[in-house]
Amino acid sequence: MQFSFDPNLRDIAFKVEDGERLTFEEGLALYNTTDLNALGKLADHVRRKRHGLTTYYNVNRHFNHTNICVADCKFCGFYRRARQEDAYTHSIEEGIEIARNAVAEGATELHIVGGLNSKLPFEYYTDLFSSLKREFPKLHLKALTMVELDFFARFYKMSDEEVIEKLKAAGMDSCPGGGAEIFAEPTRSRICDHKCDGDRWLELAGKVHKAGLKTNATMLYGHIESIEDRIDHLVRLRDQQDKTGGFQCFIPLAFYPPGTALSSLPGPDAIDNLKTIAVSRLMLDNFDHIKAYWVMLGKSTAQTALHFGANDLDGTITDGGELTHSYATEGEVKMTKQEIIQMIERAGFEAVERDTVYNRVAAV
Ligand code: V47
Repeated sequence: MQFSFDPNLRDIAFKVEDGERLTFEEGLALYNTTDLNALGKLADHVRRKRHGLTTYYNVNRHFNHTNICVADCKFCGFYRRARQEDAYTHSIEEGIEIARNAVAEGATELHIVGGLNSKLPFEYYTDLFSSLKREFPKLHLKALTMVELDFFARFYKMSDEEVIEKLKAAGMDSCPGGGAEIFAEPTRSRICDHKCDGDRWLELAGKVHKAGLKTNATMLYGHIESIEDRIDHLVRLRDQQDKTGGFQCFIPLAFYPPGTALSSLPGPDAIDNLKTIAVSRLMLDNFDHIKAYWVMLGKSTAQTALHFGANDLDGTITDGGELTHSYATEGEVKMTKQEIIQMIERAGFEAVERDTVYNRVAAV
């Protein structure tokens, strides 16, 4: 039986087998193939070589401290203007209560992101992090995207290094991968023109890596971007990873249109979602982990994605957070540990609980 009916995939398969880096054009060819099985097989080959059957998950909780945002991103159904009735900012005490519940449920990570809120002083963040650390010294604070760090540097008139060092000293342990959206112009400007550009996002990620913290990276796809935009995004992340090496995980984020200014778009389908996972695994040869974020993909597609190159499902999330609710494809924002383990095992893999930086968490 031949490997693939697509001659372009056969040539790429030899390179993948030899561990050679794929080009931009080969990335396009991967996306443009109609041989989904062969694409999945290639990505699965790389995934198994790196991780065997191991599939990671973590026990985490999201905390979205504020939905007030000065940006106006067309894909976002979460943000509000300060004067809107349902605008909110959580107090530090509320943050501590949310963390307390999360820790009681076994969470090892609090994922903290929010809007670009010009009403808050910088000390809100340092107080929040240091208070959380005082109460829960072992809870990992995966906090603030590169877009938030860029906003802080400009709005509070500090150098990037100062922003990063102060937040790190207060308790920021790593940074999530949000805000990357799609780097390519003019697409980026069309969907989020108030946000920092792609080069700036990458520059800040490099600076966080140099400060000794890990970060993640994402790509928002399935809106107005082209396939060329997606490959450009992956190649730019790969180049940055060659330089500073601090990305631990890549998470393709499937656009969920309802409640956004782009609600007339259909969003990506299952084939596109699986292809995107597979192409990410094959193009990002210097990223260890590819995450199938079940909240956006839906549980069935996330589970299938484990056969298309993904080796991580993200977390139990224990109770979403407002941003998570805004993009939850199937309306679900939490899973029990048993459910997530079962999902992984029924796909034929071994479930391993990890902490944020991919240490195994010992079973209790
Ligand atoms: O930056 C916003 C995206 C991101 C929508 O680092 C949307 O481990 C789809 O980055 N449809 C925030 N996506 C979430 C994020 C994330 C999630 C899970 C794990 C990690 C990690 C990071 O969500 C935003 C934006 O790209 N987003 N609105 C939407 N309607």
